[in-house]
Amino acid sequence: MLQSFEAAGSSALSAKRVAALRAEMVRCGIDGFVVPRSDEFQGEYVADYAERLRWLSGYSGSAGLAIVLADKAAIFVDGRYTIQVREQVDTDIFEPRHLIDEPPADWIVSNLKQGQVLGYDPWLMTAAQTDRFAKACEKAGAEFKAVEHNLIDVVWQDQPQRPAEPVVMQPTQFAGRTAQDKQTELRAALEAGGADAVVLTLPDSVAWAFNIRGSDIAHTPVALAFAIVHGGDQPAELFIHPDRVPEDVTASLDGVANLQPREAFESALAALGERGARVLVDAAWAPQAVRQVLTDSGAEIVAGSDPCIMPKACKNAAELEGARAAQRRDGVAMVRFLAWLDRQAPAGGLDEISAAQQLEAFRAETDELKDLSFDSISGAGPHAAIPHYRVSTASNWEIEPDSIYLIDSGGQYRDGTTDITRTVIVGEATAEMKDRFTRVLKGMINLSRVRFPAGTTGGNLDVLARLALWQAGLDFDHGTGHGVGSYLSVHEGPARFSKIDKTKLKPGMILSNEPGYYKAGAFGIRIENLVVVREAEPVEGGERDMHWLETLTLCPIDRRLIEVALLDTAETDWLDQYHARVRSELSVELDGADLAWLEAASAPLAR
Ligand SMILES: [Mn+2]
Repeated sequence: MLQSFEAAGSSALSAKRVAALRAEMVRCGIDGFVVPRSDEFQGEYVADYAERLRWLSGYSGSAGLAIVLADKAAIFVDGRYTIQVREQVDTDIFEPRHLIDEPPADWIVSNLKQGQVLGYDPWLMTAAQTDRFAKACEKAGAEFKAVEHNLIDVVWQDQPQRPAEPVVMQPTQFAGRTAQDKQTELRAALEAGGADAVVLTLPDSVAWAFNIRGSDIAHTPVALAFAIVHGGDQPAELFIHPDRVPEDVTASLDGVANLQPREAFESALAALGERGARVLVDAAWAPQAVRQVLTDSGAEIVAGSDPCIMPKACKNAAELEGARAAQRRDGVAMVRFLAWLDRQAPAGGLDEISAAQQLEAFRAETDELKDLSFDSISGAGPHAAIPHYRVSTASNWEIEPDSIYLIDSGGQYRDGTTDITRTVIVGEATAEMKDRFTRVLKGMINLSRVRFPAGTTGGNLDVLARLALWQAGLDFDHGTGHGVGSYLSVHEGPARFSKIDKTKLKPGMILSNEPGYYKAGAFGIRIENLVVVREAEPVEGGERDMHWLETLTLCPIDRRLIEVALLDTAETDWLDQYHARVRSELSVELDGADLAWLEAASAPLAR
C-alpha cells in the first residue's frame, strides 16, 4: 500500500532525546537550538532522515518548529494542528504555541537573555525566516548563529539514510515542452531581472525545469536536488549524484545540464561569488546557507521569485490533455469505489481504513498509479468534521448507518495529479445535513460557473464559494482551493482561492474548488473538484478579456444529500449537465453493477 495507517509519532522518548540535544548544545557552546519540521527543500513532505522534529517531540504535522533552550522549549504549529500537537507532544517539555498568533519571534524576545546564543541549521531555514529570527534575537540582546552540523543529526543514533532513488524523465509528451525550451525561458527571465544565474532550491522547480521526476519522498514525485541555471549559453548545473541518473536521462539532459554530485553544490555557489556574479535567490524558499555562501564569496544577491513558479503553474496544452486523461482514469476508480461503498456500507463492518484501502486498490487497478497524491482523509461521522483528519489504527472508526462519510484523496499519474473530495450519506440524511450539503454545493457550483476579467485574483473569487453558507450564518475555516501540479505537488503555488490571496489567475492554472462545512462532534461536508483557468470567448458587447473555469474532475456528487428546493434553476442545470458529462465520459470504462450505479447516480435531479 502507498499509505500507512500506523499512529505516527510518539513522545515516549522525548525527554531522553531533548536531554541529549541539550547536552550537545552545551558541548557546542550554544544556549538554544531551532528544530524546524522543514528540510533543505521546504516541501510539504520530507524524507524519514529529515523527520527531526517528529523524532524529538513526537509531533507529526506537516508544518511546525521547535525552539529548545536549556530549561524550556516551545513548539509552534498553525491552526490545522493545534489539537494534534497537544495530543502528540509532552506538554511538560514543549509549550505548544500558535505559529501565527504567538510567533516564534515574540517567544524569542521574551525568553532569550542578553548575551545568549540561539543556534540554527542554515540549510533548514529560509533566508527570509533567518532574517526574522535574527531580528528577534537582536531585540533580546542575543545572537542567532548558524551551526556547522545539525545537532539533531549528531544525537540521532539510528537516523535513516538520505534517499537516493533513481531519477526518471518526464517525457515531452506529458511535459509539453523540452528542458532546452524551458532553459531559454529561464535565461530570458534572468536577463530581464538583471541576473547572471539563478539558484533553484525547490525540488518541484528543478523537476519542472529539467523534465525529471523522482521518488525520494512520499506523494510528491520529485528528486531532492538543487540546480543552478546560468545566463548566456553555459549549461545548467544539476546537483544530484550521477549514480542516481540512468543513461537515458543523462542523454536527454546532454547540453542542458551538467550533472554534479551534491557535494559540489557549495563550491559551485562560491565559484559564482568569485566571479562577482549577480545571482537570483528567492529568499522565501532558498536556504539561508545558499545566500550565505554566495554573499561570503562575493556574489551580488538579486532578490526575486523563483522564475519556475509561474510557468510551472500555468499548464500548457499537453499538460492539460494529461490532466483530463488522469481525471477520467481517476474518475473511474472513484465511481467503482462509491458504487462498492453503496453496496457494502449498509451491511455494516466497513471502517475508515478499509474504505481508504479499497479506494487505493481501485486506483492501483488502473495500472497507471505511481503514488497517492497525499494520505487519504477518510472520515466517518464526527471525524468528517475534522478538515485534515488522518485516520490511524488508533482512531479508526466504523462507517455507521445514517451517517456521513467523507473521503478526500488523490492519485499521482504520469500525466497528472488528482485531488477529489466526495461526501456521501450511508442510510438516511437529516434535514440539517441536507441543508448544509446543499449550501456547500451551491458555493462549489457558484465558483465553477464564474466568468471573470483577466487580472482577477483567487482572493477576489473566494467569497463565491461561501455566499450560500453566509446567508445561513455559517462559514468554513480553510481556503476554498489551492493550486495543483502536473505530476508534481498536490499543493502547488502561487495561486489559491482564499480570502487573502493576491495572485492573478492566469490561463492554465489548475486549482481545487473545495468549500466545506464542519459541525464539530457531529458531521462534516466537503465537495472538491479541480478546475483550470481558461480564456473565455468574448462576451457579446463586452469590453474586457474574460476567463472561465473548466471543471476537470469527473465523479458524481451525492444526490441523496441535496435539498433540491434550495437550488435555483441555473444551479440545477449546472449539476444535471455536469452529471451528464460525467456519465458520457466514464460509462465506456464501466460495466455491470458499477455502470448501473453510475447511471442512477448521474441521473437528472427531480425538479
Ligand atoms: Mn484539495
